[in-house]
Amino acid sequence: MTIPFTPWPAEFTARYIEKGYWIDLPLTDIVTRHCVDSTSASRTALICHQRQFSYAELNCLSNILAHHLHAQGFKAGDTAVVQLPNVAEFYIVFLALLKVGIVPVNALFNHKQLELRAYIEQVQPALMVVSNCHQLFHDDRFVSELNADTPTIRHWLVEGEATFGTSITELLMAQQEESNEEVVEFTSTPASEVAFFQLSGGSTGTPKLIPRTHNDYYYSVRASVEICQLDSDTVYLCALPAPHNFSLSSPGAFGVFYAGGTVVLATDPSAMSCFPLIHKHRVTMTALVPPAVTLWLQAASDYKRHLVSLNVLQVGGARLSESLAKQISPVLGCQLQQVFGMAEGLVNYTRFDDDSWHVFNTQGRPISNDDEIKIVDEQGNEVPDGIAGALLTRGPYTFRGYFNSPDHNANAFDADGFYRSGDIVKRTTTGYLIVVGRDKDQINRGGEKIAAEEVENQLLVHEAVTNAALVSMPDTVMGEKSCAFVITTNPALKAITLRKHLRARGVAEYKLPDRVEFVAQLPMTPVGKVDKKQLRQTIQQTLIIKK
Ligand code: OOB
Repeated sequence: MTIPFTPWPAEFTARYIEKGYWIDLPLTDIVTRHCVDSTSASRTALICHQRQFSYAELNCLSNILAHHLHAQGFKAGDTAVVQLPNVAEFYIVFLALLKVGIVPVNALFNHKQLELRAYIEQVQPALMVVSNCHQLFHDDRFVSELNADTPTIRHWLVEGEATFGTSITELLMAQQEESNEEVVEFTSTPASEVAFFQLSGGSTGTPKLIPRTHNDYYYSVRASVEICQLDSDTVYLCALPAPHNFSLSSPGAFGVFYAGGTVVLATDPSAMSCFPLIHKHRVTMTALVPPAVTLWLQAASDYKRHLVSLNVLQVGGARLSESLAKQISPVLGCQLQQVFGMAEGLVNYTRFDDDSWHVFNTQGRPISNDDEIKIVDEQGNEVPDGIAGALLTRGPYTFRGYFNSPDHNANAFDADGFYRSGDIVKRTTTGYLIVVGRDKDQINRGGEKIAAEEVENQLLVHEAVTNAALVSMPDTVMGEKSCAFVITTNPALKAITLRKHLRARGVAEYKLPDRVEFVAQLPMTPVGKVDKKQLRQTIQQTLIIKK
């Protein structure tokens, strides 16, 4: 069994293979390639708090877990929903699943019932992998609910102490002692097929899943390693959520593993968590979203000596202002690389030999010569360089369709298979992209993406809410925060009541409206849609007056 997905047309497949982008190897090769000689196998792959793992150990532990899953009857084409924090087990589990051919959705650790249920509904997993550090999995209440609602689930793996399911920690310890290495040949999914699902930032009511094949993902990793010049001396701090495309593959942990370097895990991107780790492990490179950069710049004056090993700071996920960009090198003592990417595929980098204008003012250029970019006006006609338009792209690592979403896909792609990213960009004459805005119904809250419709739907569930519209409002640190315009039948309804309501519905904390404006009516466009442009102007005016 393989997972259905929209394939690249045959002529593209042939070209990507011929050009050496798709090399027909599974993603697990990223780690197993180092296990053929003992020198590289013994190098440190991963540091997680007090624990260190060599490439050999990472491979061995994932084998143990793969054996366990194989013995439980799991096979290629099964699916899993995984939710782990930034811990070593995230990669051990991921590799194990890839080895057996189990196709995971890696949920973010700050996701709650609403998001997890949406993923579970879409992939009908046989396996759940969760952490008892997550509030939903302190006990087995939510587990029982999910088991009752989802007959496909037949096994739970738990990171930490398990009050239900099988403890990953105990399993790995017990098996390592016994070391009964009976040799089972695992079969991953074919390299041309789906390896795992990436999460879409989304703009619709239910979050969409992005099928990523071994071939396309592995190419983006190798090409990123080359551009970012990683090698076995690279020590990369993973401070953003581990499943995110940025920290996983741009070049992220997978890139570092491919190069034979070391990944150091941080629990969060705060200066307090990260600076001591940078100092202790002599970290050379890391990736941040812009709000974390602001906090690092504020904290750095007292701790600059902690950062001497840091060579490269990648910033992406949301627009970095020129003024912030300019402070990075003088204050943090490292080089800036801007990264404009998306879980759907396309990733752009500024290059290390770019002049400072490009590094401060652009979001980079695509990874691949075969990344095709179209920038179009509202009629769909391509615009000249320097003129803003909607970004469309296709290429050797950009997907061709969301999972099981024919209706949505009909609009998300043009007739030639170009994906509409929903970003408004300009191209420089040098071929670099500048992100100037967005035409998707999404709020980018400091790199965390909020699909307006998803939150609006949950607001509408409240009995006293008759209409709701979520829009972005400017924020100095986060770039954007969210504001809900709400029409209610209850004049006494309070913002806090709505936030409580959303929490009770299992909406992730970062999606709760930062502000609620109760209104008598919502402005409409001529075609009868809520006029969000006008709402954004209204809240901007309100904020200016209040200042
Ligand atoms: C990354 O991936 P996603 O899937 O969380 O979000 C993609 C969207 C883009 O379409 C764009 O709207 C926004 O995030 N974005 C940026 C940006 N990088 C991403 N907007 C302005 N400036 C940037 N530098 O966010 C992502 C994936 C891989 C690498 C880096 C970021």
